[in-house]
Amino acid sequence: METTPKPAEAPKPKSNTWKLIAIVVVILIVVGVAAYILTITPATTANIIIQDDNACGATPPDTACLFNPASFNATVNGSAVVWKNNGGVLHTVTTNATLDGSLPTINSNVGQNGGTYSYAFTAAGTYHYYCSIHPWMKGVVIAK
Ligand SMILES: [Cu+2]
Repeated sequence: METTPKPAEAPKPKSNTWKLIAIVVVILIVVGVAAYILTITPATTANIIIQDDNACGATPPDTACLFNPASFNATVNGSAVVWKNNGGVLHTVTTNATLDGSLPTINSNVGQNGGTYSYAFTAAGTYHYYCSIHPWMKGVVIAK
């Protein structure tokens, strides 16, 4: 059987079009990522994380729902203490008036999924607080 020799392939014309497109795409990606990073708002530095399991059942008290750490030392007239709710349900930071006496009352909702609340302590004291929705969630800030 006779084989016909393949005609020699014509050399491809040198083209930089694809190289140019690739470079443009890379530049667009780099510029896009840089713009994204620059527009991200800086993450709030939280001192006390509020954790939950997206449920927080009251009976029996759901111990997965808590303030972490339960005890935090704050500086009087220093940086505000920041609570951050990393959980999936609403919580509150509410001072316990019975225990705190004349200390300022805090009663704030802290929205779920990253909501924050901050409070700058201006008087030394031991501030017991709890979540008014889930009263077994307790914490204390010792301001010195
Ligand atoms: Cu709660």
